[in-house]
Amino acid sequence: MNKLVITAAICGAEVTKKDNPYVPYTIEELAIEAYNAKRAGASIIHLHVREDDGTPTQSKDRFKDAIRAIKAKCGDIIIQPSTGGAVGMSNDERLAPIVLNPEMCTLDCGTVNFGGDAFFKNTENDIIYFSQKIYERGIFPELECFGKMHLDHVLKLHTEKIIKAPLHFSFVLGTRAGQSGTARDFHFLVDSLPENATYTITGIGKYELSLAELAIINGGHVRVGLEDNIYIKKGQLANGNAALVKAVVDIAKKHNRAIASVKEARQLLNLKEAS
Ligand code: KMH
Ligand code: ZN
Repeated sequence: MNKLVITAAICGAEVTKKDNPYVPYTIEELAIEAYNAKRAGASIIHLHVREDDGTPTQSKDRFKDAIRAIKAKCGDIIIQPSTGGAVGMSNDERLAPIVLNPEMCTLDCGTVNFGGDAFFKNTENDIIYFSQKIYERGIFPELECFGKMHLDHVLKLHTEKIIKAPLHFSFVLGTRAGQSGTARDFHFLVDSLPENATYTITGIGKYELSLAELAIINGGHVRVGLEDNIYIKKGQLANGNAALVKAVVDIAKKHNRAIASVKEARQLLNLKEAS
């Protein structure tokens, strides 16, 4: 089977140090968490940035500082800035880090409720706008879908040549109001993928490691990290992102699935290195 690409989502925009003290805020903390995740087996860092007090920001200067610090500590690693940002940010604010020309970034492919009055807005026109801005810079988008209807929409946009091949998805399952992270829902989604598409599975909360195992068995890739889940097991906080990456590596070992290096991850996802 193909090697396993592990993405570490080290910080996110919503989780705080009150939830888990290992959530990184400062540039130095981000670089340390990225380094530990890479040593544990991650080849991609899904990156959000914060002000030192934890406030989420999409400031390009903050991203620039974080990317520089992560590269200085980790050497070659794939850095995937978020264009999702935090709930309530404007589209142009969310897109700010793409001016840094990363090799990869996220492209969120549908609106989803986050619970209460919170919702993450990605209308069709938003998706078209984001995709134009991302493709015109030659950046490779990871297509974030929170359920099957988002996948179906992406496939229509692909037929209409708005979303371009190669198609690489991140299926984010187990959010409060999105598709669940059960095995049945995993298969429903993955069985609907076109040939040649690649995917990584992001399981939220209690689904993180069970979905990771399903992806490992079925040839998919895996994203883990404190953005998505703060526990290493029920009731026990993870002591950093590396612990979650290590848990995935252990599951991969159990199933004889080898871990991709950074170079191999680039080959598997058809990425060109950032300039
Ligand atoms: N923080 C969420 C509102 C992404 O990174 O592209 C959006 C998010 C998705 O995390
Ligand atoms: Zn994110």
